[in-house]
Amino acid sequence: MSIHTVATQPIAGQKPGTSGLRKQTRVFQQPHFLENFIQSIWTGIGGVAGKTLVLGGDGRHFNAEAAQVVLRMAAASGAARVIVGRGALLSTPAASNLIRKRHADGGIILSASHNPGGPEGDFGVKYNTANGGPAPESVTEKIFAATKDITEYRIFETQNADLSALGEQTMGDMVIEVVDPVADYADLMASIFDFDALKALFASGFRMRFDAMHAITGPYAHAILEDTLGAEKGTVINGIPSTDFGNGHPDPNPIWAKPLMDEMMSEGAPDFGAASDGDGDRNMIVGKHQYVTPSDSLAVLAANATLVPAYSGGLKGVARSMPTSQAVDRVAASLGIDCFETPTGWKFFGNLLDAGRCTLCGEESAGTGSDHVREKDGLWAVLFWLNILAQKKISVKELMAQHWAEFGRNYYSRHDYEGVDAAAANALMDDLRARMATLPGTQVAGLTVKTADDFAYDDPIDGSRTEHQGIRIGFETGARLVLRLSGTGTVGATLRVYLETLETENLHMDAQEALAPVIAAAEALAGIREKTGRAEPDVIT
Ligand code: VG1
Ligand code: CO
Repeated sequence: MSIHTVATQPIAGQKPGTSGLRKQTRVFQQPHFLENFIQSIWTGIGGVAGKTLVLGGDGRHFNAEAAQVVLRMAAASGAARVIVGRGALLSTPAASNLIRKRHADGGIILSASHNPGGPEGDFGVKYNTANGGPAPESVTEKIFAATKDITEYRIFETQNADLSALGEQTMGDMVIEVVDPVADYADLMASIFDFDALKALFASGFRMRFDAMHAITGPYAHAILEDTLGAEKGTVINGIPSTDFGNGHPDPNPIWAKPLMDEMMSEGAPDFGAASDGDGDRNMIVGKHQYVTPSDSLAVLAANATLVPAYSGGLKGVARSMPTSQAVDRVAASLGIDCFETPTGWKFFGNLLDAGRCTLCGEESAGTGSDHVREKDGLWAVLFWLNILAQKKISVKELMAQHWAEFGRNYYSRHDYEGVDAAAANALMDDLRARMATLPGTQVAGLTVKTADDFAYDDPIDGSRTEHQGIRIGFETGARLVLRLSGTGTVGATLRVYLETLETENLHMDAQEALAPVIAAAEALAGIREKTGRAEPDVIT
């Protein structure tokens, strides 16, 4: 075994986005691409010598090979210990938990999350800090800077580590500790929720379907829902992870989890349905004949949090990403707690959670979480819902009707235009930004613009400022429109148009119908069809 120092040169385009560095798998497999980025992480965090890291991924194509590279590069740069999930697997929330529980200095998560996997799909690398959360921009900027002037990287020349059996081994002076990917996470869930109530719920005949979408949560869901809580066998579907996610798109929404949606809308539907994404941090919640938007889900969790043992003392506050609907704001107002509005991406919740300013956080993109870890957590959200249903003994449909009757309903939808020409998408945003100041007071498609701005966030804890996080347009009616460009796509640009309108009387409309005036206003304001050349969105959620 020897340390090799390999000469290299900067590779363009290694700037981390909303959630780590995400590229097409074949780009990651190019010579030096992964190695350059890993060495730049070591540089960006001030070196890895003597440190303890957590390592795992969502099991997609190239996960196993990339994990070996990370181990050999950690050993070559003097890391003391790497705690790895067996098979180099860990869901994102489980990795966050392990970093915190084991007081590691940080962790590397190999995942492109909800993006498809496989040789023709995407791959990704994310660095999380000692609090268990995604590295803040101050750190990712240092990593990016390092990618721009890298000249060499260090790597151990050795056999692959055996990651199939639990226990310790060494690579040079570094200890590799292989752990069960599920056990610590399952313990954490048992410490948060009322597992006895959940066992009683399933024992009473409550039926559920959990679609793991051939991704990482399969083993977690089998262990917790079926083996521990007693849900009938077959509750978890698509529960064996595969490297290309069954050739599917592991994004838990009504489009990509359509078979689950169809079952939940059918006559003999189970009581409750859920799905999660590639790396297990997203969730979709759907009751029998009732889909729940992620924004509404966050509001419902906040309104009913005291039914869960870990939150029985109440919430310190809540936080949502800016494009997430304002449903949770209404709950926070009635509870008399703070509601923070942050840029898109979980890294912006970390400071608030660390400072004890909020307990629950959420994003419209199917991410919900709490201060139990520093990532969004798919299975946690599912257990939270089950805990509420077990206590309230009502259906999801009844619960939503009650919630909307009490708080009003924020109809919500997101329209995505994917793989748009990047120059055209930027031009659309620039053009709207240039006209923003003139918009308040004008009429568009029957709505009067009240406010228009380019969202900037001043972090109340560390004082950092993050600009250009999306154009927000508020209307006199309380309706809202947000446009921003995705930071996780790997081909061209993805334009996201977020639409919201508040209704206190008509509570059971079709969302697209309720939002028709806002959709028309979006088109009139931004000229989406003309500028993107697209007649309609690629994905509507
Ligand atoms: C998307 C979502 C964002 C989420 C991010 C990572 O980002 O909109 O809410 O935090 O994905 O989720 P963007 O920049 O494409 O809009 V995951 O589960 O893919 O790590
Ligand atoms: Co994810």
